[in-house]
Amino acid sequence: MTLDWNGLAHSRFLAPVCGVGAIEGTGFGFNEVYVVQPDGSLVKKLRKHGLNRWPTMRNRIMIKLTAADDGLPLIMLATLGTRRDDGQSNVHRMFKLIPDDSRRHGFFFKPHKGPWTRYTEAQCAHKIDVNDDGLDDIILCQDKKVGRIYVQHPNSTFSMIRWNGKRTKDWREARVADVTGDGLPDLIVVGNGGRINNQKPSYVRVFSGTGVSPYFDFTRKGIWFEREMPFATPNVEILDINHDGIADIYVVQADEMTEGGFCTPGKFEKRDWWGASPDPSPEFVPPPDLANDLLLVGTGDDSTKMKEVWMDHVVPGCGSLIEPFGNNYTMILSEGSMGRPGYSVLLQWFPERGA
Ligand SMILES: [Ca+2]
Ligand SMILES: [Ca+2]
Ligand SMILES: [Ca+2]
Repeated sequence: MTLDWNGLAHSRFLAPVCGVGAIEGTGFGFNEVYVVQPDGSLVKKLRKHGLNRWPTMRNRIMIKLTAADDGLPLIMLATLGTRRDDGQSNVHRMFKLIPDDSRRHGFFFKPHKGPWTRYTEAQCAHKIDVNDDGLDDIILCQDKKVGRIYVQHPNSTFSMIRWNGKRTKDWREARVADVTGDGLPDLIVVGNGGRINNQKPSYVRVFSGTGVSPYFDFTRKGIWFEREMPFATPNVEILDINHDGIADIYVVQADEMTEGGFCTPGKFEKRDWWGASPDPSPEFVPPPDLANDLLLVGTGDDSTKMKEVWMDHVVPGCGSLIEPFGNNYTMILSEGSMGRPGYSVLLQWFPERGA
């Protein structure tokens, strides 16, 4: 994972890179920081950078925020694993990047006040501004648990917003955007069903924004749109594919982890993919993902008229990563995940001719 801190007026480093190094056999490791050299040629591994203070496990998500009090970068490291071989719990931790000219590379990471959250597995973490006050807040998806929102105060402490309801559990991914057309940001989530160990159906669901805490209506009445999905729904993105200014929703489906799917649920077996050799041969092409993605083209305020477009592209691999690319009608879809090979494609929607 790479963070670009060029905005932090420090010329001696270009881009700190964080990784997690596993300590073999112990189930956890330390976060590491690498600094790109000023000539761009090499990365240098740092010692005593601050992130090495606590061992951790499966650090899959790192988000960068801005501290409300002094404008310095905050980084939240959210973990997916909870059970560690040393018996300790994993914690989602936050650090502040402190400029320090007495250090060779001019900075270190200092533990921040919070949020530090234990005993949860983060499926997603995003920077949002849920209360529209210009200060960065956080949304967290949790495996088997209710999602969370942390609101940042002017002194850069965070408060957790609480709510209940079974519809708010098991989110795999989330986005915050106004899709109802009333100017208030709404919450778009995809659910974690469709797995072989979880017979609940997958879904995409939109909770209406309310503008007041907890900022979304989590009651049944607050569900503006909901659709069950035949396959696992690992990701969702908000785009405007037809350039009409109305938000559209792209739902990724993957037959990975779905019973009968080609990605073989359970343990990954290399021989199922490219024979007995340790690496795929150059000619190896993975089988295609047969779970079509769904595009929901928005119509403004009427969710019942949302147009469903099933995406008929078939790409080798099965995966889930999507990333908007440059504008709101282009995205990258990666079809490789969990050590499995796959293609990455760029999807772009052009305006209609004459439009
Ligand atoms: Ca805010
Ligand atoms: Ca709205
Ligand atoms: Ca649109």
